[in-house]
Amino acid sequence: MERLKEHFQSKIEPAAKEVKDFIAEYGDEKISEVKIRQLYGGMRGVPALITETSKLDPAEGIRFRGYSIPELQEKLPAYPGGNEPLPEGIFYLMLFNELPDDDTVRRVSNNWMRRANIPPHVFKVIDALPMHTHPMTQFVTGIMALRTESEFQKAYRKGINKKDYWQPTYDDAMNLIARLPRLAAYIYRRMYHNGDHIEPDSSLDWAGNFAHMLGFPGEEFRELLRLYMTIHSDHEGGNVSGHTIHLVGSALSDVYQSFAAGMNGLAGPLHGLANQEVIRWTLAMRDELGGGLPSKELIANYVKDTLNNGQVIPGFGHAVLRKTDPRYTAQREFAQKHMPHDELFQIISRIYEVVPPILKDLGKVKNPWPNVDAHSGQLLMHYGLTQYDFYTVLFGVSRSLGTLSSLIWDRALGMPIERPGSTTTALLKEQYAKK
Ligand code: CMX
Repeated sequence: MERLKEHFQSKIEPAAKEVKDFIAEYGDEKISEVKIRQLYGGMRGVPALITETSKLDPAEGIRFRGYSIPELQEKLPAYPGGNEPLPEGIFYLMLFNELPDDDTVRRVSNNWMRRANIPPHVFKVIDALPMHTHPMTQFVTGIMALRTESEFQKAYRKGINKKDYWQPTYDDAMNLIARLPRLAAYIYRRMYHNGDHIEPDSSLDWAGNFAHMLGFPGEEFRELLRLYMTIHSDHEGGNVSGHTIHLVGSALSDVYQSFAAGMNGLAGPLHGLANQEVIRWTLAMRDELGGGLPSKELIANYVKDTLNNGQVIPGFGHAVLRKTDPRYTAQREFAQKHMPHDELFQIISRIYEVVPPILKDLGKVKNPWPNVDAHSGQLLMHYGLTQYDFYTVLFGVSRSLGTLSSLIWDRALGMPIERPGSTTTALLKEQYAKK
């Protein structure tokens, strides 16, 4: 067994015992009461899941195994000569609940590099899709085509003992994470660079190599991608993609099936697709208002027109957060450091000033502040990654780190099939309207 896997194995028994003892002692405690409004309201605020990798605080934002983004920027290893955290590090932290050192992240990088080979049929499946197929659809198709490699599927057919489910799940998760950058880069180069593909560079880290395969050789873009892959990696368990991956995985669907399902959720415009919508909306606004940096008044009028047309302002609002997303702030700081005079950055900054008061005035929007998607596109545009239909694929590659760490833990702890109850309006009325 490889060293990383062995290390994970050593964590299972104590974690399982901790959970078992905790349930034995406190299993009958009530942690919340659910109101009827919450049943109709997308289950907001109903604590219904255990996800160990990260926790979202409405007022403070995301913490990964207890660490905030600024703390991680300080504590996680960076690439030699770089400043931004390496995604290998946040993956290690989420999976092992330990901060890694430089040697450890290098071991994760090397491990993924060894696993990164994609069988040729996957590329053929993607090539069979019409070129106008949305990149997220190509991405999900590629993930499903990779399922031929599922170790879990093979082991299950051979009659694997349920105690060992975590083992092929671990291998499937590590293999898929290792392969996603190649798959994503293949889709990008196929669609936007006439299929002129770039071979991996095994001397680079996971995100650096991803930048290289996309066709962006500069060190600054690699740093951006390291930051991007780190901050998009997880957002506790209840978001649509994270929850879907956990839910589908609970039926013992393998890593490929579960992750593909979650990626279809990420591809919705209220979730991850918002990152492409932000740039589409912003560029349309800029062009309609005559180009350049529009005045605050003109932006405000455009925002109100969008709202009057019954559309949302992409990149603003959140189901849990009630402040500016720290992932937005991390990206804003990157822009301030590397491209303070970029015109699109000026526009994004002005939108940040204009939109929140307008959303607040609507009276119904619970969080008028920007989320992660309000900034990511501007940074990518700056370095020439202008094909915004592709942006959600980048988000998806990153999301594998947290969600698949969780899925490995789900199998290691023997989490059961998920099956919440449902009821009907008639039954609720019968029970409560009488009171
Ligand atoms: N623009 C306009 N209206 C908005 C809004 C926005 N950015 N955010 C919320 N609202 C509206 C909702 O549509 C809802 O209106 P109705 O009552 O008429 O249906 C009302 O305000 C209340 O919604 P809420 O409780 O504040 O927000 P929800 O928890 O229901 O939804 C979210 C959260 C993110 C879907 C919503 O804020 C939104 O649509 N934002 C724009 C899309 C976006 O940026 N999504 C990305 C989120 C981050 C991610 O997952 O990547």
